[in-house]
Amino acid sequence: MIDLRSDTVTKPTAGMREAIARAEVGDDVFDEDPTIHRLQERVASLLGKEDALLVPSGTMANTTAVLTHTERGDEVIAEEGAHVFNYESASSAAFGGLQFRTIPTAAGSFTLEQMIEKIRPSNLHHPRTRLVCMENTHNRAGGTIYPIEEMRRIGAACRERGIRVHLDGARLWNASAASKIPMAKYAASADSVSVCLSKGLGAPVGSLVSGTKEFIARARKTRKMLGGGMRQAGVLAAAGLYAIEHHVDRLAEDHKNARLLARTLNGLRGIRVDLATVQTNIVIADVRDHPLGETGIVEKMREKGVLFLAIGPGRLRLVTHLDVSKDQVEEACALLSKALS
Ligand code: TLP
Repeated sequence: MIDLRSDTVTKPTAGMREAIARAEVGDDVFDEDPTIHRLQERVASLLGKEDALLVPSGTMANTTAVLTHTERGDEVIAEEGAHVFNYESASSAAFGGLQFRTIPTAAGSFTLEQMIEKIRPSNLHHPRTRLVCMENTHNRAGGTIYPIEEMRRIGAACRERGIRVHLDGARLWNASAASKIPMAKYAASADSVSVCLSKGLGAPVGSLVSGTKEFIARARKTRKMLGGGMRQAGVLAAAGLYAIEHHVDRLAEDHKNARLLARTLNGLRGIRVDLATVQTNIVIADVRDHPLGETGIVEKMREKGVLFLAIGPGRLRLVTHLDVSKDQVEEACALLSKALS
């Protein structure tokens, strides 16, 4: 099977498993795991932040950050397709009593002007606009990179107004690899940043939240409340450190493979891919004009040994990653061309 459903499907490599086996561990609720300390320091330094905190998942990283920034009844501004708004089982509403105000965009990044329109005036009737969330890369928009200048303008405007900024950087590694802009430069526009080890980087588990020391101390308590306080999780941190060491430089290969898939799909009758949005490892295809429809295509390709997802009416998503080689992507392209044209 050539599995293009998500970059979350990767399995730990032999080298990573060795690193896991060798990991020195301690009880992390007592803050005594040396490997977790090393990972947290490494990620904080890559992001230019004072501190970082390991949590089990990207969802918990975002939820921890959002809850730590806000109080019940606050409002959070996010792009309409954002992961925090669509794919986290309404955790912010359920646990934090928060509501979202969303901004629809074509490519996943709203402008400063669009954001300003959504900030509530201070008035008895309104919720308080407390937090703005950006997502880089933007998953639902097709792995698009947030333009850094826009992030800077948004970050500065929020700072002036006392509004907090969270960056969902689950795939910030990909944004940085593709744009050659260091992660810390993107992170500088946000008070908190979450990054995932279990997507393009290929670790089995783990995400981190980063921010100031004071913020992370409070986030530690939020994490505990959510049940994310882990014990000898240094085995997971070792996988993360290994992934940062060995799997960041190769992300460019995934991006090349995604472009190959995108060009192939775009050449097929009834399928369109906006090639301008294929900036990293995600391809979104519009199949509204294809006779098989999105579920028909997914089923047919599954029979041929290629897996990917239907993510809405007329929309398919294909994601490249560590566990699909260039040869497999070429094979997938040949199978797609034969089965769908
Ligand atoms: N995204 C998953 C699914 O949940 C959709 C995927 O297959 O892409 N932020 C972003 C931008 C994400 O794409 C994801 C995962 C998360 C956060 C949450 O991470 P996990 O799955 O570790 O909770």
